Amino acid sequence: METIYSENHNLRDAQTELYGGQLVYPFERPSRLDYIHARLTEVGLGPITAPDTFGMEPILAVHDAEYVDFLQTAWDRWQAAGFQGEAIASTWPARRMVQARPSGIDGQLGYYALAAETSITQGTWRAALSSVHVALTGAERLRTGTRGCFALCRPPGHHAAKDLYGGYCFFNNAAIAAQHLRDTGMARVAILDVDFHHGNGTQDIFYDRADVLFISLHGTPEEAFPYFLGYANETGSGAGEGFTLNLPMPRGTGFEVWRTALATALARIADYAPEALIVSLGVDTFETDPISFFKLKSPDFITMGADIAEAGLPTLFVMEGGYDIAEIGINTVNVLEGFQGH
Ligand code: OKP
Ligand code: ZN
Repeated sequence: METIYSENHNLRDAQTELYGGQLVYPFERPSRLDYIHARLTEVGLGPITAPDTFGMEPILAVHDAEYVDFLQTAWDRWQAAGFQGEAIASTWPARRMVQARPSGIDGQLGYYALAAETSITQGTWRAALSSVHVALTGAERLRTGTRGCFALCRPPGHHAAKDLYGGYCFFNNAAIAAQHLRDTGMARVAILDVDFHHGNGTQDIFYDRADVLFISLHGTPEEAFPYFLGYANETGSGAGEGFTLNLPMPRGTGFEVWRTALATALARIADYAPEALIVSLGVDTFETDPISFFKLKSPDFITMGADIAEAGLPTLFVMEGGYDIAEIGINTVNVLEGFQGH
């Protein structure tokens, strides 16, 4: 299986994440991809190719133009305002407040952020843009008959909505890839999100549409980030009614139960009969992930990949989360090997 990868992800190296009342070095850090890259090479999964470049059009097909402009200029504007640390949102349009965009950078951070842990820094824009190109290059491969491809994206994307960043995400790589496949001729695309966290951004982008099916397996929002979306009763709206499926699971969920949810998801995908499948691949379901609470073990990821292969669809794996860095390479590549060997 071919992997699409760019060293430009290193341009995203924030030094601070607001966590437990402290500013810590972020869980979502460059070395995550070093471990995945090393494991891909070790097992010889296949060629590792640099991404092609794309214009802004595929991004603007998903994201709001003013939001994109905000991301491009946020760091410079934050610095120009004289702030010393990395750019972090601190005030939100909460209940009963006005949902209007302020003019200054501090106000706009709160307007566009869905959470405070994600700092915007020098290099964030370029890395996020490169991550999109990695996903789009992978999507292009599916158009030309490839069975499986791995878009080794970083930063991740599934929390980003059309005008929201946070949860380490800026552009929704998987959603942009799906939209690109739609815009280049595919009638139906399914997105299966197996990251531990609910893919709130992806859900939001396609919530009222029937042409992109969104399914997410995740830690129940009652207890897990992003907290405010991902309940089972969210099933889509308007023309999209029935084309969102959420399968939240409780603390301590192991692979036996998780795999049953995967079977439910795959049955729905088979019924939908898409032309391609995009997997938002997070391995933070692993038993020792530092910020999650499922109990999957390393061999379970091989089974996961094999189960996904059973769908028999052209499949693009798009990297999302996974924070037990020492094991992230093995767990991620296990999914791909499970898929490939099946
Ligand atoms: C990004 B992805 C937990 C705080 C969680 C943000 C998590 C973002 C996860 N106490 N903060 O879906 O892996
Ligand atoms: Zn996650």
